[in-house]
Amino acid sequence: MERLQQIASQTTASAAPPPAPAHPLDPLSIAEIKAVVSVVKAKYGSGAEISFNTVTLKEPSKKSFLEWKDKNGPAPPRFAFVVLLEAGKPGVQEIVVDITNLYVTNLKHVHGVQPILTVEDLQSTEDVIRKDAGVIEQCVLSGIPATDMHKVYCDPWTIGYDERWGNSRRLQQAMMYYRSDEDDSQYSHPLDFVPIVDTETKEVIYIDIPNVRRPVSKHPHSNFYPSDAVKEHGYRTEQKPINVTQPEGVSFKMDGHVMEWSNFKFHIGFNYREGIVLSDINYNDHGNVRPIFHRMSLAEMIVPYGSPDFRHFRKHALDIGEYGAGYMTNPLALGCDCKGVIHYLDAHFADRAGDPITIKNAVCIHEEDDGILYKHSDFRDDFATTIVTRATRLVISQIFTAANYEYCIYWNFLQDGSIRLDVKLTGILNTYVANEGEKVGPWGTQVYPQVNAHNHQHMFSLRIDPRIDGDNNSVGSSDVMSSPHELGSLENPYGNGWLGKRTVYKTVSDSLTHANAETSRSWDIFNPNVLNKYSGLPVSYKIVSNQTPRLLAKENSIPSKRAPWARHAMNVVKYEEDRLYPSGVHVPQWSGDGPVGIRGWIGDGSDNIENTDVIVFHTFGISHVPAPEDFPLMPAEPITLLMRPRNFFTANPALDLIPSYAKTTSEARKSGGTEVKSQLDTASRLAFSNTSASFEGGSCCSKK
Ligand code: ABN
Ligand code: CU
Repeated sequence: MERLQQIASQTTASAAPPPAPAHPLDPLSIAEIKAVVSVVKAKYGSGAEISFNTVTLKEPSKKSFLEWKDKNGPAPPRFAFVVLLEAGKPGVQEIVVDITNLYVTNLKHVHGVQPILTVEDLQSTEDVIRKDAGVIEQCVLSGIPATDMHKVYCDPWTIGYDERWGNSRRLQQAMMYYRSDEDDSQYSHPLDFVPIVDTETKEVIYIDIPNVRRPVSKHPHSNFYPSDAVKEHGYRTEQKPINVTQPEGVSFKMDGHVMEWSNFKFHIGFNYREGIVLSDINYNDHGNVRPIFHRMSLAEMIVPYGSPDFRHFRKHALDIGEYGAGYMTNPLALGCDCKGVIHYLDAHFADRAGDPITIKNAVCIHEEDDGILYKHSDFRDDFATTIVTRATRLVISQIFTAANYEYCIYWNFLQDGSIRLDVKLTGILNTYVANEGEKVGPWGTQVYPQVNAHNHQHMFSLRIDPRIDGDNNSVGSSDVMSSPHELGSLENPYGNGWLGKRTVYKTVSDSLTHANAETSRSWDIFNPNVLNKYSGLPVSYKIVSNQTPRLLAKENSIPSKRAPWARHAMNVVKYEEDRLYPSGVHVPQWSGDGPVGIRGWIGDGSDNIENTDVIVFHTFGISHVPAPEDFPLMPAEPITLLMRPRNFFTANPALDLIPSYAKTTSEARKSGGTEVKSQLDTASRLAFSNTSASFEGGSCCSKK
């Protein structure tokens, strides 16, 4: 990739600088976006045909951030990162703007790349294909009259990588569909050809047509909005509302973007690309504020489809780098996306013209009951001696729509010091038309007459910049295994011996590991310099992640080359500023060649990663073989992983929570062992009487 670099002249815009943010990691405010855009416009002058692709915070370096945070240093300088397209010039211009002093500090023309597709870039494509004579001809061949082009729809995907054009033009592949009525779901009526559209010139440059033709289905649409979905059977009638009451409001405190909850304190950021970014995560351990993670986000994902036919290999969406989990984020609705007492954060971006756009309620912050945190009862008095403590979790969430699929992202903070990431996959399968009676296996499943849903994987890259009790951390895998000694040996006479074994990664190569269900493999991020007082073992956070399929696309296939991080469940590299995006900065139409993103950071694998500043990229996800139950709208499929403190505390850190119920043996004896009531919940009651949990004797564990 050829790069031309020039340090720009100090062109200042006339306006006053926008107000400084409360926190250096706060996303750009509307005023900051406006200021940055006017600095850039002033730099280019009124004659330039420029369009804004990205206007975002350039986060301060970890060093300058920590100097401010931990050492009372000055606030780090505030910069914006801008990606610009200029008509007639290939590639992109990367610009850094000093927001406080209102000038361009750096301007780089990057050739041979294409920038992220914004929602605005996608929205015009349908109009383009509807007017194109070649597309109209193909629609007619598919059985759609030319007069019905308003019933033709497309999901515009970036082309992935197609060697016929490489990255010379900014291209979309239009996945074609038909709706007989605008309220229909088009996914039961896919078409068989794929127009290629130039995003900038707004023209169809080619149409990929398969050898075997498949006309549009004549079956009725498979819909899911209530008017259609209930036609056959009506609504279920037994469902009663479940409402959440939080009579005293929330237990968290928010100061701008800084959250404090149940000993955790951290910053909640948001950007066009990763969506939610959690930074500076600390745990207050009885007055000792202990750093855990410097930064955590979903840095990339890939959804590679498994059909080797036609040009389906191009369906391998790197949704975060190609479209942006931030750009595609939904405005969330109270009582629907989140229930209870909610705090929302808005997200601000710039459109192509540079005008600010706002997604209201982009991030939902709330608490949920999380079941039992711990419990013990004593059998000696028929379980009258009991302690049971319910858990509350803090959830930071967003939902983004990647054309057909929805990804619901939940960062859960737990009272035992764990952080759990839940991803729920819902929305609609990407579909392709099948001929009547066609066998679509083994690469797909017919989920509805003439609807072929291809096998695919959803793989995510969780980026963790750890700081467990300090900056120098190590990583290793942890496997359980039988004693190496034979049954009957001196060391293992009864053969029952087993152990947990940690393998510490010394180099980047060591870290490139797969999951292993047979050894219940987990991964430890630990600080070798701080030992637990009781166990004598290094303080650590363990990644417990059991949905970790191997990437099924072959090595050196295009999807595999473009997602080098997805070949292993674990990739650890040395920390360096700007090591953020493992498939590179400008992902669309990257061929997958060259030392881009994590491939460059891995290098020859010889970097030392022991007891130093490291970044962890953990790959997790699912392999999805579709079934009719996933159609026409998929019930949410959960993926979950846990980051658990291990040897970090000297006891269960949540023993100081007020239990829902606790009675010692002597208390149980004095009260006759019959009184069982929650100290905290006066709303729970028996289903078929009016007795609430706060009434004596009215509970699951009372004696008969
Ligand atoms: N899943 C591919 C995709 C995402 C967003 C917009 C279009 C296509
Ligand atoms: Cu899927």
